Amino acid sequence: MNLSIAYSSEVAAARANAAPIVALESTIITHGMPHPQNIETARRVEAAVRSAGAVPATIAVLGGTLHVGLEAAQLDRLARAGDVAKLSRADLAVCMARGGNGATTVAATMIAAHLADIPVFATGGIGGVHRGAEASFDISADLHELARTPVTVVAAGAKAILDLPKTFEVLETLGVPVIAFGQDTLPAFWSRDSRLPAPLRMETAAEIAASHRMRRELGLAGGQLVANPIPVADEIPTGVLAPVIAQAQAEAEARNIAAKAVTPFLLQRIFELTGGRSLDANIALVLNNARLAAEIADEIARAR
Ligand code: PSU
Ligand code: MN
Repeated sequence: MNLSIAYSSEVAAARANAAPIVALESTIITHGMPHPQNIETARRVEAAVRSAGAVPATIAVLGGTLHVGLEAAQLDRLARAGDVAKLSRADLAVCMARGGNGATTVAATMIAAHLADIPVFATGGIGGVHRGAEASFDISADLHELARTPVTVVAAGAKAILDLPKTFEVLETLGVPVIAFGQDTLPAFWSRDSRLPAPLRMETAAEIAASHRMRRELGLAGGQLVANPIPVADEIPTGVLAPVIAQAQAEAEARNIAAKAVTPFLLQRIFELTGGRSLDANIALVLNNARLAAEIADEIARAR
C-alpha cells in the first residue's frame, strides 16, 4: 500500500513498542465546540488518555495528508482555523486528493484508526437518526461505519439532539453491539439515562476488550459502540434539556439548516440556550470516555 500516513512522534513510538493507542476525532474540535474551549478540551482529552497509560492519536487531514496523532502546534492551528471541512466517509478521499484540510467525524476517524491499526476510539457522542428523519432522511454515516469498520468506539451514547429510539433501532438492524457501561439503560449524552433499555451491559474494560478480540476471531466486520454514561456530578437532567433541544430543533427547521450543518448548528444553539452548561457537560463526558477508552486499549494491547 502506498498511502502515506503521517504519525506524530508520540504515536510512531507507541506503534513501534506495541503500546496502547486511543484514536480521537477532530470534528468535535472544529465543528463541535467554540474556540478556545475546543483547544483546551482537545489538550485535556489527550492528557486524560496519557494519564490512563495510553497514547492519544488525534486524527485530521492537513494539506492533503492523513495525520494520525497531531503535534501540539498542529492541534493548535486546527482549533483556530475557520476553513476546515467536516469529513465523513464520503469526503475523506476527496479532501486528501485536493490537498485540503479536514476534520474527521466519527465515521472518518474510524476509517483512519483502522488503517493505522488502532482498535479503540473515544469521542463525545456518535451521530445517528435525526428527529424528523422520516421526512428529511437525515441519518448519520456514523451508523453504517460502525457496521463495517472494526473499531470499538467509546461515546456517551448518541447525541441527545437525535431521535434516540430510532438511532438504536438502526444500530440493531446493522448488527452493531451497543454496550452500556455499568448500567441497564442507555445514556443520553448530556444525561445519564435515556430510559431506553440497553441491549448489552458490561462492567469492565477487560470484558469490552475480550468481545472486541472475539469479533476479530469470528471475522466479523464492524465495531462496537460502548455507551458510557456521563459522570453523575456533570449531567444535565433530561427535563432541563428537553425544551432547549426542541427549541433548537424548531429553529433549525425554520432556517432550513440541512445536511452537515445540522449537528454543528444544534450544538451551538444548545450551548447558547443553556448558558454554556451543555459545553461543560460535553467536555466532562469526553474526558470520561477518553479514560475508559485508554483502559480498553491497554487491555487489547496486553492480549496481543
Ligand atoms: N461528539 C461531540 N461533538 C461533535 C461530534 C461528536 O461531542 O461535534 C461530531 C462527530 O464528529 C460526529 C458528528 O461524527 O458530530 C456527527 O455529524 P452528522 O450528524 O452530520 O453525521
Ligand atoms: Mn446528517
